[in-house]
Amino acid sequence: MQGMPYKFIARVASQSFEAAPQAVKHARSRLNWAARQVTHDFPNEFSEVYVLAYMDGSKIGYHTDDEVGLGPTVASVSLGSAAEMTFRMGEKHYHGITPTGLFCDDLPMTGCLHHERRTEMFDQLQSEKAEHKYSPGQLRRRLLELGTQLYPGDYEKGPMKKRSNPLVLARRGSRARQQVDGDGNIADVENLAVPQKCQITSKKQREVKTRGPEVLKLKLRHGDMMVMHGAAVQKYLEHEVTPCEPGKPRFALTARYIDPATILHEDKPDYEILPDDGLYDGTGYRHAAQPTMQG
Ligand SMILES: O=C(O)CCC(=O)C(=O)O
Repeated sequence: MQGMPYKFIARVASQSFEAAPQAVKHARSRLNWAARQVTHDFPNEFSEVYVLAYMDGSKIGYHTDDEVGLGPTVASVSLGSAAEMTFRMGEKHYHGITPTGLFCDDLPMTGCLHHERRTEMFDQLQSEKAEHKYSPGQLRRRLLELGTQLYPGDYEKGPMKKRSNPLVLARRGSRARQQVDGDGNIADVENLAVPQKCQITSKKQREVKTRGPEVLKLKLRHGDMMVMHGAAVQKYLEHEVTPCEPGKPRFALTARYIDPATILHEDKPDYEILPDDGLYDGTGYRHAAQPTMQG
């Protein structure tokens, strides 16, 4: 793991790019180049590269890279055996409701369930929000109401009880549950009143637990670079990667930008994140000029 410290699910040892193997620095440089070609809007070069090794039978299940502080572009280069990468609509975005019964307050994506009705409800909610300033508690109650309108009678709600989510304490590992204000302070947005008990009845459980449809499948072969761009990719879609040549190892080097303002003081690296000096230009590397003793 090179660059910014990685702490998602588990914290792993990180080291500076200076100390990284040349191959990792080259991969970062190529991925910066690929991201520039694809996005035409890539203000922050990648500040983190991690290497995943897929040994016999391993795969990475559905997940999103939607941590707070992550730049909108994530890129990877594949080495070794081929793999299939599949994207599907996240459950909440597909059904329009969260597991605790809240209406999903994001513009519904084409192809989701109840698209037309949800779009109307979403538009209605936006005008309500423009008219009154809902407090977080009021907004949560309104989202519950809309969730119940969308799936009437599906939820058995327990009493409202204030509780805090222990995951919030996991700092960067759960940055998606935190909100960073303009001064870089991290606010706990989960520490709101939520139904203590919220059960979906078994018939509806099957309905609202149905996974979202697959929307994209990519074959990743040795040397392929893949770029995901736009925060909406991580917000609406989940992805998984399954190697498809059993017995042959596969490695993926993934590069991301992490906004340093979102990293807690104690998690900050004790080394500098130096700029990419490989300057890959699509044909080869043009290493940045080294300072000389002359002049
Ligand atoms: O193995 C890959 O190509 C990508 C892995 C991945 O999805 C991730 O690191 O988030």
